[in-house]
Amino acid sequence: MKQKAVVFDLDGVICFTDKYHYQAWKALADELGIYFDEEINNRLRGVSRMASFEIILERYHGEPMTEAQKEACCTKKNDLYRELLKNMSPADLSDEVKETLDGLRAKGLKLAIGSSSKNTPFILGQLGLGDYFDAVSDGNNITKSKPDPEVFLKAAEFLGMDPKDCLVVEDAEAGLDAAIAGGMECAAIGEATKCGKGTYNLSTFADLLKI
Ligand code: B16
Ligand code: MG
Repeated sequence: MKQKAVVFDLDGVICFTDKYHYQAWKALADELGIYFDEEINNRLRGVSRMASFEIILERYHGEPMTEAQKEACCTKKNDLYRELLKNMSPADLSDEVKETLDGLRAKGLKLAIGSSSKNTPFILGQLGLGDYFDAVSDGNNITKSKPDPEVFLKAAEFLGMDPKDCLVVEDAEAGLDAAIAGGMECAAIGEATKCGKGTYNLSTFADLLKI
């Protein structure tokens, strides 16, 4: 690999929180009488919490909500989501992911997280990765969400690296767009491989060791 560091998206790359996001948004949508399904949930990948709620509200036909009401809805969703995240444990970190991360580190690469999620520290803690990464850039230190490059540029800054020396790993098109906008090469995994924007397409996480 020509880069000196790898910046990983969290949800959909290191771990899978989709089902918990889905359950929490579904409970809120049901309460508000809004149609919500897995397909709409897929559109929320890599998108910030409020932007996700705006997508859900496309199907809302009630009285227009104030910003304060929207915030309250997002807080309610997040409270339930965090309850569900308590089910996560180090057993949710696959051997493949852990061994690949260790393998990359053994090659001398710095490893960072670049996630839109404000729950990143909690999720990393649940997975037993609380102190693992050299830098963590997440929803708590950004003002603009993916596809804006801010979260990845901050990760590079926290690592003390030039963005062009960092490879981004992403499962969402918005994340690939963010990496490209930041001048970084990117490896697509999962759903993101379909859009053709990745510098590399990974069939498996362990393929990172072959770049
Ligand atoms: P939170 P990532 C993203 O994480 C998720 O993919 C997306 O579905 C979620 O809405 C977003 O984080 C915000 O998460 O509500 O926990 O702050 O893929 O960028 O790691
Ligand atoms: Mg993701």
